[in-house]
Amino acid sequence: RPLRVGVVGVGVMGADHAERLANRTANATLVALADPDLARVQELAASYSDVTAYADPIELIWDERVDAVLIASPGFVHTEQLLACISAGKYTLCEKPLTMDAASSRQVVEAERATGQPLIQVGFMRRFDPEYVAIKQLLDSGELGRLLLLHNVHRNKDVPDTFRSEMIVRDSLVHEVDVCRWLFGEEIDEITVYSPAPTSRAAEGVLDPQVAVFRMAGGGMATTEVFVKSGIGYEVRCEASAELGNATVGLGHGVFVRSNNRWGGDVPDDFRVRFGTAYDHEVQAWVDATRRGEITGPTTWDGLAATVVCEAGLESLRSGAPVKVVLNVC
Ligand code: ISE
Repeated sequence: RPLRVGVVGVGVMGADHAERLANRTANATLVALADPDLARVQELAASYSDVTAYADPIELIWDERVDAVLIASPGFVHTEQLLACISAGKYTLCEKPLTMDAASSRQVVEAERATGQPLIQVGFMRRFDPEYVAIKQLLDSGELGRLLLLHNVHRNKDVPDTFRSEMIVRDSLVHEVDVCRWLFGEEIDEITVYSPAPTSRAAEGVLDPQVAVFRMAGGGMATTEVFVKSGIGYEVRCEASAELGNATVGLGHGVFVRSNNRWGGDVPDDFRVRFGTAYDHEVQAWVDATRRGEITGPTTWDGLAATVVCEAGLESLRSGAPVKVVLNVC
């Protein structure tokens, strides 16, 4: 029978995933939604058939009708919800960040390990984007020789003024933390986060844009521009410089028009458009693996590693100095 999924959090991403599970994911069905905003969750549940609305996510997690849980709530409530999923023995797809700091991420990794079975996949969806999958395969094939440098660009069109400097690290840069670990196949050894003069559109006290520099364990480096009030649209690119050549992803989205000595195209409005296919593949892969009793996507270890790097990044953002990343194996 199809995997019966409950979604926790019905903000932008939760609502998007609910629709995906209800209408576009094979072998899965949406059975419950939870959010402290009861009016909103009831309204969304009523737009599907036979979906239970909960105000309390923990109740959804323990509902026997729910086989597996997709967590799309804000990061600061993830620890409690993930620990409940582990206690209830429910397979979980958790949106990033895994948790807010290294100590709580370790707690989750250890609780999951104590069950003797991986249960949680972390929502680093770039690993499921066809363009990122292609660059990963190209780099792994060895055709371009050893990977030396990655240059990432991560721009949002706009964010609410409540999106503070720390969130630029924890919620946005965290994706490139994972991309760099994944493409290099190594941990990040040191992080520096620079903050150039902010855009005049930045909210009072917010450092936007930011430039992060990672030193990889094998000696390679990565740079990332994160600019969340870029005003452009949603632009995410990755350029890899390797010994025998260079590869870039993230340029070819939409239709590029050339005419009258000019070229141009569309820039998508947000991540739901740019990474729509990646989210579809991510959720489908999670459902398929869960039905086999496996976790095949980014693990809690990947989530923990990213949290540790971001924590060091926040320290660097405050001091302006490079910060060593200490990822003790637990
Ligand atoms: C958001 O939470 C995401 O995960 C998006 O992918 C990212 O681009 C954005 O900056 C975050 O706010």
